[in-house]
Amino acid sequence: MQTSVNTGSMPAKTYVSLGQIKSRGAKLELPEVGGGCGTQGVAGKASCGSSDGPADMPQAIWDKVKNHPCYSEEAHHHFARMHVAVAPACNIQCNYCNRKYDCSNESRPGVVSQKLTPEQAVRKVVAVASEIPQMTVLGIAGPGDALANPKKTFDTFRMLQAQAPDLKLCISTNGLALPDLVDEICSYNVDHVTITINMVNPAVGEKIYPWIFYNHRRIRGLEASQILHERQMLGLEMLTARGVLTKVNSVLIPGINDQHLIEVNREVKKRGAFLHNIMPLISEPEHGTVFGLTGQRGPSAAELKAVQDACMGGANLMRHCRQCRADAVGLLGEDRSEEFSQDKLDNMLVVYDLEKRRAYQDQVALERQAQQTAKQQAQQASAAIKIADDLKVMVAVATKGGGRVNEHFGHVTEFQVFEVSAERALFVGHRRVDHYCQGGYGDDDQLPSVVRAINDCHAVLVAKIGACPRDELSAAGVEPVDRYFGEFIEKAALDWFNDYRARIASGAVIHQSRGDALIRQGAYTSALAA
Ligand code: CLF
Ligand code: SF4
Repeated sequence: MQTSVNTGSMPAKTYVSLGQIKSRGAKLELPEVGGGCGTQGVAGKASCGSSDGPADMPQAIWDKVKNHPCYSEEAHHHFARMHVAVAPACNIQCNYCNRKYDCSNESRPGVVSQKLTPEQAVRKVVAVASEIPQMTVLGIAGPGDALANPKKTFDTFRMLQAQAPDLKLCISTNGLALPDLVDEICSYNVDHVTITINMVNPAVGEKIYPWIFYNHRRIRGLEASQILHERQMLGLEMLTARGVLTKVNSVLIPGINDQHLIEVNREVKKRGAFLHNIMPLISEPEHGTVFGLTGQRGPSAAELKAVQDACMGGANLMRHCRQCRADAVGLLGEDRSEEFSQDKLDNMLVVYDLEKRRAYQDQVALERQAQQTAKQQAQQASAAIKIADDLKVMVAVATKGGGRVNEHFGHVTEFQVFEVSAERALFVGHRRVDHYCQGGYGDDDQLPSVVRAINDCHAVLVAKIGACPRDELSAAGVEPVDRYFGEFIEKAALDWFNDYRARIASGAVIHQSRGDALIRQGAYTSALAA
């Protein structure tokens, strides 16, 4: 059996054979149609795997993902991850990366990481896990490539296994070195690996990767992308065969791989990818990247959503990625790394209390059960209402975690956005904004950009909101709603939606659809610039 790819205008190529994988000793049990983890086996189910729950997958898989904030959308409301920047070197060059900054595929560029030795990293992880019991995952995601620095990465894992045995270990890589290191990855019980795959056609790759460093030499052009592609596919297949849950990250680069990512989605599904995370290119001239300097733009929110929607039915999609820094600490979307700077760590008394961590997590499990019950009841009630059944609207939510509507409008740095229909409230993205409330007062100059960030939504659910933003939002057609303070998000969104449908039916409201034009006016780009 051979793995071949569509090379567009190039002659068909034959790539690495699975026989070669076998000759390295890996046991191959590839599923017939992707989904080695089994999550794609639910017939007729929409592809929104990252928000799946225990009923959608085998118990063994659920046990691996339930506390991982990236692999479970629901978990990201409750659990935190941290990254340690122990991997400075990289073995390829991406046109969206400038190594003076954090890795672009798992980081927000423009913020320099403090590089750590494995010993420093382990001390930091143990300190963070002692202070933040919801921190369940330790990832190595740069600032270069985790597997281009194997000794530092695996030394960190080895020490952590002894000192913080309950933490899940996670790796992000470009995949070039992956096939040679799968055995070692598995020896540390790593259940979660991310490969950044931006193409399955080397002709597309040539526009993204100027060179790779492989077998002691620098390789450029088409050959570089071809080798990278082969290694990525081989690595993905090997991980799938070992039962490692492998997520694929793709950077959406308009005009280069936007439509091509649909094919990437298909190909990685065939090879058993657990999730596909399509992320927008971040490309500003001041980052000094090739794309930034040549004017390559990133996608709008509408373009990103269009590609994600076109991939529905393929590999399950992750939509809650925050493109974290390589030294991020906290819930996705928050960064508590400053609380754990080296000088603070030096003065911290660290006691790793496993029982305390478990007790906290048991508490969260009860809360999640209550959330699931509330969500199911709200879905059943909503499905029974036969008014405007085909309506779908976007709703923004102000939350500071726990899966509840619990943040004041003025304190929001990130809105979560849900697509709400009679069937469900589906998380579809987030919008970053600057605080509207500064020092206790609303900053009126800031307000227009906050409103613009969510002007494709029909409502915004908040804990509390002042008179001025209430008026501005209403004028923009976004209904400010504070009556669901403290409630679970999905239930609150569906309850509001049903009330909205009732108002449409009674003639109290005339529904106006929000066109993509509103999003294009800057919701996403302004959010990224913030
Ligand atoms: Fe880190 Fe990546 Fe592991 Fe998560 S991040 S190594 S899988 S623990 Fe998560 Fe951050 Fe997105 Fe990455 S939100 S950038 S997908
Ligand atoms: Fe930069 Fe990461 Fe690409 Fe390496 S793999 S060049 S660190 S974005």
